[in-house]
Amino acid sequence: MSRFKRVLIVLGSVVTVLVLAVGGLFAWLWTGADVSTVGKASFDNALAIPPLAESSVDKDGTRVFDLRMRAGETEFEAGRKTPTWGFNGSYLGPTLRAARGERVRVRITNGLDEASGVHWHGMHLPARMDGGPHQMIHPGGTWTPHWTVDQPAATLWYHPHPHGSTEQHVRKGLAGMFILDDQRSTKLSLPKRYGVDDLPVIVQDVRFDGAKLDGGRKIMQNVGFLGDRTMVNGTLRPYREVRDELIRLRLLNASTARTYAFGFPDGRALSLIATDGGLLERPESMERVQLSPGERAEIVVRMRAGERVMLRSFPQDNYGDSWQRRFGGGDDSFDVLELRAARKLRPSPEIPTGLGELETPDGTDAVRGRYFDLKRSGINGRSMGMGRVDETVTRGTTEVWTVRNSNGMPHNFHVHDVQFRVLEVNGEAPPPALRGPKDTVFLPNGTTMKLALRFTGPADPDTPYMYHCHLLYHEDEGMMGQFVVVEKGQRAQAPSGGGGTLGHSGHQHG
Ligand SMILES: [Cu+2]
Repeated sequence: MSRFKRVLIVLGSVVTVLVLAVGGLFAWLWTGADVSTVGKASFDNALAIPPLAESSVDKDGTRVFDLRMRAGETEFEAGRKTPTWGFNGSYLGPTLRAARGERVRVRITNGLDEASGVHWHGMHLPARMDGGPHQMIHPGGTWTPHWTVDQPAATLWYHPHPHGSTEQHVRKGLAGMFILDDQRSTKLSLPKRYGVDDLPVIVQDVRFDGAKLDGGRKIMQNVGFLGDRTMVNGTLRPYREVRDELIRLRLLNASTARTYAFGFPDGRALSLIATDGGLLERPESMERVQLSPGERAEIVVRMRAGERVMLRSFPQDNYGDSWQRRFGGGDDSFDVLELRAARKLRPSPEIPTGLGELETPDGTDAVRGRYFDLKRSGINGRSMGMGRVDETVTRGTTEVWTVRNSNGMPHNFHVHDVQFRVLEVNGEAPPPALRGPKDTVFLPNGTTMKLALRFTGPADPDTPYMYHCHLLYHEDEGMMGQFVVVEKGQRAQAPSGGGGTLGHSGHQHG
């Protein structure tokens, strides 16, 4: 054999070994990247139900709540104490509840050793009561926002919104539900006994590092932190005994980055009755409901006597290409909550075929459009600036916002203060799950949505509301912008304390 041939053979072998090694490494990463807890553990912990927050009624009729943010320890597993944060307790917070037309006031004390805040996700309220990054509460400080509830019955929630550290504050446990009622929802024959046939279901994914909650991102996880198991209301492997034929689940995705597709293993249909901002026009029957971080859905499930059925999160088609599905969590599946039906179930009345009319605008009276390009580096090419107002909208007007994600990874889009209507998804009418009032929508790569939003005020040219990606890692990185609501002809002012300059559209007249 010639020397040349021998060199070729050696080179060929080296290349082959390299290719095999790289291929093997990739195969190892690929096959190890999806997570499943399906069928892996028995669900033997009774589901915790967050208590309804106590409140008092002031002389002027205002309903007053007290929330204290504090650090503590939580035993997610018996005998293992995990450092956590919570409202009025060591993890999560009580469920606040108020009715349309009521004046509410919440006294919030920050018992942590760092500044935080409380944002009322989904609530229509004045900008200075919104609890965004401009309304911080310093350690030991108290903030007392107040407003009048003026929107339909809905499942909303509250959580901190400090710029740059929202992910960490929510992941440590600062979140809770805020349920709104109205005359229509009170009269409808829907399951409505809190903790009995109407269950709060706050879903979060977690990973433990010994006793501690781990927040690290793994290789190629560009959506943010993804846990390897889920909890409901802070309970690992939860089950709930139910005694009624129909069970209403108020699903809240309070995870920082993970999107779920909820359904049942036997393929039974669920009835979707409400989205983020309240009831649909009519119940919609479906097998799965997809929720990205911050979104809510109310579903009604029919139980059979004596059965056990698992609420599960399934792999998602609507998540992006196979790479994003595999490394971004879209291929993952979780057993979430086991419902155990009693041997004898109380009969439930049929749910109504009509639930009422939507109050969200249909866009026909829109006075202008705006365009939002979602990129991890910022929205419309700009990273969040506390002192810059990006958009100025006129009180009392309707607008159509076009939101586009071509960033190669999943994002979502949340707008403070308003409930909007989805007009179009990639040029088509929205699917049933997107026809109700929404404040947060999921946009996998390659999605364009048209939204109709009405801004009813009050005007406040000095204080901005936020719009942002609710994948909290992205939000913290700067995937957020600010808008103010002004009276016609008024100009936006630089937010006090922000120290920056007004953005381009901040100079436009309303
Ligand atoms: Cu994002």
